[in-house]
Amino acid sequence: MEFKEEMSRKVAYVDTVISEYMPQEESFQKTVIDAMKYTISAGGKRIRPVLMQAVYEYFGGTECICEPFIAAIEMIHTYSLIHDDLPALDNDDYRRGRKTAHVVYGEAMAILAGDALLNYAYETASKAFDLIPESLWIEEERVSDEDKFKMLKIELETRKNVEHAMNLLAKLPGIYGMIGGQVADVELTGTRLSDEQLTYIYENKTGALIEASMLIGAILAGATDADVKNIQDVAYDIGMAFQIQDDILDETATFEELGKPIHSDEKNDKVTYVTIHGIEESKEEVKRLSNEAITILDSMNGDSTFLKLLVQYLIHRTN
Ligand code: GRG
Repeated sequence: MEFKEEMSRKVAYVDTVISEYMPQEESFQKTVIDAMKYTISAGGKRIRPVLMQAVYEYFGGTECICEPFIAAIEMIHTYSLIHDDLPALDNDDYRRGRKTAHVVYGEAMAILAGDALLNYAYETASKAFDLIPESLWIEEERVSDEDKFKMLKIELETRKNVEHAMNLLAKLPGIYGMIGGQVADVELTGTRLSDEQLTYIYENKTGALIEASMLIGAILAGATDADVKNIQDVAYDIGMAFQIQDDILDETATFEELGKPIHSDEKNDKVTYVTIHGIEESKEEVKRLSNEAITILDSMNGDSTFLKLLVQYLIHRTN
């Protein structure tokens, strides 16, 4: 498999899904919708929706029921970036190679655009309920009881999976996930972090959304509990490796590569894995976590070629 081509194909697919689910600019709220679209359409690697789609596909998912969640996860991620860049938090002027939303639209509108993306993510994800195949033919005499039973089972299982996915989409970006990690990050900035504090921040601030993406893909495809647990372990490793790599790039990459300011951790007085362990040990840890993720994928039954190549890409990424 050619990773680059497959990744471009998947990014193009999730981009189409995201833009199809974005709202139209209209009426008096047009500016906030403009600001939402300005940031979400600025690019970005689309790691979370691609992971969701790739895991859904890995477990044999073929229906469009995943699409509202694909759009929703990128909306939530984009809201977190808009808010993270605000003057009250990191106060960054560039993101995804463009001026940040608060620079272009002003602080009030950027706060509202973040809030709006978060709300709209749930409005969007809930559209998955409309995509559940309904057993309308249940009254039809020409359909056998066996077929009716099969279809009813599919409908009920799909509904249960969508409910479970909604629950994860509500929980993991919140106080028991991304927000929780961000709160600890904000409160502990400038202090000497213990390993426990650093791990909590990384698991939640960055890891929770990656976990949500992969778990939702698995659950919507009807993966078994044992497989869901394996995917959760893979997601943990990817989330931790992703954040440590982000810290490394903050030290080693250029503004052009990242599309956002470098040395922003130092500017914000942040203690990171890199400031505690140094670049070389951090690179080793990224490799160790990635190898662990690949070992778990190898122990599973499906064809994980793309997922493993994606893990490799994440270690070697330069943006
Ligand atoms: C509610 C005021 C308020 C703030 C919320 C929750 C939050 C702010 C911020 C989330 C924390 C955050 C931005 C974590 C960093 C995770 C991370 C490495 C983001 C960059 O992700 P990439 O590299 O970005 O996937 P692209 O641009 O490629 O999508």
